[in-house]
Amino acid sequence: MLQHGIPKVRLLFVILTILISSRLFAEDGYEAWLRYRPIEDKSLLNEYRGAAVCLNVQGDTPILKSAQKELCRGLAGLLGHEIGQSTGTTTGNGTIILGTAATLGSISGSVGKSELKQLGPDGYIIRPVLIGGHQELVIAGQTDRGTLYGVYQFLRLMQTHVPVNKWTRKETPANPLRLVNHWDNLNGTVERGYAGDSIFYWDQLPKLDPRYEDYARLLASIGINGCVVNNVNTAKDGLQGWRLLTTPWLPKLKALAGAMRPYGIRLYISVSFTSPVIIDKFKTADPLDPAVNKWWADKADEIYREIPDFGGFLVKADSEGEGGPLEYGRNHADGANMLAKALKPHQGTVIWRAFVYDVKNANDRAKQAYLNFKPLDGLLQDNVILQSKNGPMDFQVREPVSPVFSAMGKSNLMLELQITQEYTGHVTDLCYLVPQWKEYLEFDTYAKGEGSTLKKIVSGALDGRKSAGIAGVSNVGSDRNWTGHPLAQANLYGFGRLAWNPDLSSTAITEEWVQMAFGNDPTVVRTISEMLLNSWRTYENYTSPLGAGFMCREGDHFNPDPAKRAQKYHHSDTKGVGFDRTGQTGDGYAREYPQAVASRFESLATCPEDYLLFFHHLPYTYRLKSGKTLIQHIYDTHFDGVEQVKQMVDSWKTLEGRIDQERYQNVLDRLKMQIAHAELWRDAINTYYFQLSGIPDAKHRLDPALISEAVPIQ
Ligand code: GCV
Repeated sequence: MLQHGIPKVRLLFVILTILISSRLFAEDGYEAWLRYRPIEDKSLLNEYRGAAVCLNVQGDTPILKSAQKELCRGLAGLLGHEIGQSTGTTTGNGTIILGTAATLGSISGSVGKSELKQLGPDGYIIRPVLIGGHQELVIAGQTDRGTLYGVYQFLRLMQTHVPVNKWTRKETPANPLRLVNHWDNLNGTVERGYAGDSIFYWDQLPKLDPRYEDYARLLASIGINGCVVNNVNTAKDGLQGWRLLTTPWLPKLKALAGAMRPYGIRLYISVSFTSPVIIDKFKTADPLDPAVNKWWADKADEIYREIPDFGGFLVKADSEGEGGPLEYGRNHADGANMLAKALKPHQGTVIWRAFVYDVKNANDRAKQAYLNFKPLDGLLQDNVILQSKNGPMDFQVREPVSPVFSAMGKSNLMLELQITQEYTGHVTDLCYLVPQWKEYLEFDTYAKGEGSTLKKIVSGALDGRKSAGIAGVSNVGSDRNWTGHPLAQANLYGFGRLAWNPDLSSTAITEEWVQMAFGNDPTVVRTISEMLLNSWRTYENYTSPLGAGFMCREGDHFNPDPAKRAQKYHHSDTKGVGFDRTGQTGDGYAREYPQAVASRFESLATCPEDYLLFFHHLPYTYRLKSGKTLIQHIYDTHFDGVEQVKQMVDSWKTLEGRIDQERYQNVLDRLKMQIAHAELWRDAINTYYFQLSGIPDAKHRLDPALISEAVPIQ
């Protein structure tokens, strides 16, 4: 048969069809939560089809075109047919009308211009309206960005099977700035990135890769409106970040900005404070030197000529080898304000990081940011934002909220979260961070008395600060599924959703993500949600419970090495463990907080046990509220943590056949590695404490064989 032409062609056709459809529906994680699989529930499908017959777009800006494209793509996938298009004012039942305050004319139904204008630049309305007797739907923002966000929300409603009569929405994001910070280097590597190389193919730019648009879609779908494309470590040899400010690199930046702009995302870059010295061989980068000021002003002009909506600079100064104003005898306000002056004529922003080291206080990293920045409150220009990590240390599995947030009432503040799992298991361990972030955001700082939650400070809601928001260190890389671990996509998703609305509950965000990424089977939604929601506590249990922090190895921050971290961080000795940071007997860090918070942390009676060892040095025999001794609690949590990982594996196995085999196997393989990793941690930490304290486990689980195996990790 095959020697005859027609069957050969037919065979080829069949093979091609199989290949194309398997690619189209490949569950390799590339589509992330924008999968738009057909709705299987027939009655829901009919309901949706009746409500989404035709699309009418008022206006033709690039962002509205993106909104239109996404809506068509989403509806084609979900409803299984191409949606019709109408123009002008011709509408009918089931018409979805997209527009903005400026473009919606007479066909806006009850959605009025003045109402749209009150939404702010990113807010939107989704509202069923009656126009000329027809039942229609308006999705509109004050600006086209708002409309785009409305479209993604509308698709989310369908993806999560919300009935048509519950579609009405009116939302304005809590945080004006919602940024991802890439720690991507120009040599293609990513600092603390575990999902492959940089997604920005620096050597090929300004040629654009189709992946950029898909990345912009993902970010826009969760409300991200700014992207810092390179690592804050800019001066380091080999990483070459400083080069981004040189003229030959500008076309590359311009191209990236152009790829993100149709999705409402502004481009920012990290810059080296000492750029005039590095790039143009200046003798100084002194922020009070007129020639240095001019250099920055000229540089800003050059960038804005090419990228008029450029967001601004992110700066890590006087920290870990990055130069800064302290080198020139100036302070951080002098440094930040000089850059602010250069960006001001273009409405650009300086985001100045609070992550600084100061040798004078080298014995406790936790104290340093406050000591450096508190005296500068009120001295920063209004286009400077001080960006602080959530805690005073460095993205540990648990830390208290940084006291910088309650200390800087006259400054614009931005919260930096870490989406990439530097200290929480990289892409091997499942550690879903939304519950952790939520705890930070809900923390009452008492900055202005009771009710001064962190979320109110960073959004500006507490006292009307202007440009504020949340940044997340990205976990995205060149891996096909973006984040390496398929379930780590939930961290990126949850970050965006919380940055948009910090009032959302962890459970709501989690279930929404599972529905979009894995479908609506209730067993799948329940199982994966539970796994995600319990995973942070599980990770904490087998690594570093009670707020001790920094038990990890220097360098990779992945494996355990408690002994090396004792002196500087957790202060474990033969008698006890923990860092005394109280004012009474310790180094006084706790007094950097407002009095109500300080006294809560300083008193053993009121200090939450999750933070106990962050604030107190206690004997191993100290009794916790459970009645257990500290040492027994340490042993128990480490054993429990391993069992909890094993339970996660069992839970995951119940999903075989209910979800696609590709992601099922990928996650299963990682979970098995996580068991080994958890066991490694359990044995290393328990052995360490047994050897140090000499106190045996009351349940006799410290197998001597494990002890000798665990020791070589150091
Ligand atoms: C970008 C920690 C990390 C570094 C990171 C630094 C920072 O020290 O280990 O990789 O550098 O924080 O946030 O600047």
